[in-house]
Formats: sequence, C-alpha cells, structure tokens
Amino acid sequence: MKVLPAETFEGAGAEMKWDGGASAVTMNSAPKPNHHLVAFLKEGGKPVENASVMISYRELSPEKSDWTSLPVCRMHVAGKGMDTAHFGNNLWLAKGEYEARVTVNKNPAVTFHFELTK
Ligand SMILES: [Cu+2]
Repeated sequence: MKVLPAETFEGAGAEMKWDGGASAVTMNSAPKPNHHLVAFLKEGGKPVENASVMISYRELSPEKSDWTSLPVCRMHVAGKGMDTAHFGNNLWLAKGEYEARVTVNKNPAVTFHFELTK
C-alpha cells in the first residue's frame, strides 16, 4: 500500500491511465484530492492485474473517524503498461494518522498505518 501525492488522470501529460473499476477521482473533484491511496499487488514477484480489491480507511488522530470505503479503480502509470497496474484512487485527507484496510479477493484484510504531515 502506498500513499502518494494526488495524480492526474486527465489532460495532456496525465500521470495515470484509468482502466477499470470505479470512476477516477479527478483533480476537479470537490474537495480537490491531495493524496493517492493505492495498493500494488504482487504474486510471485509479478504484478497482479486482475483482482477484486476493497480499500477502506479511517482517521485515528487527531480525530477518530468511522471507516470510509474508497472507490477503487484499476490504473497503471500512463505509458508504462500493465506491469505498473495498481488499485485505489485519489482522495482528500487532512493531516493526521490513519489506518487503511485492504482486502484482495477472499484473503483476510491487511491493515496499514500511515501518517500524513501535509
Ligand atoms: Cu495510480
């Protein structure tokens, strides 16, 4: 799981190529996304292109929030092909500490913690 700066899906020089699942949260969305919460899946060292992926997250501090599910799309890095396939979306998150839960196919959920300083 990675938390990256928001990435563009549209326009010349778009960083991400959407290729399935939920709609991409674009830079014109309100609130304007500031992060890109994504899971890169590997099996036997190879990127996984097809999987059913669910991602949810919640803030732990400074405010504890309820779980929110992220609309998950599949994408790859524009021009780099399916070897860069990953799952997730752009979103807006305030500074703070978070936990995210990723469920892939029928596997048990895996939990990640991350802290955002901006
Ligand atoms: Cu991406």
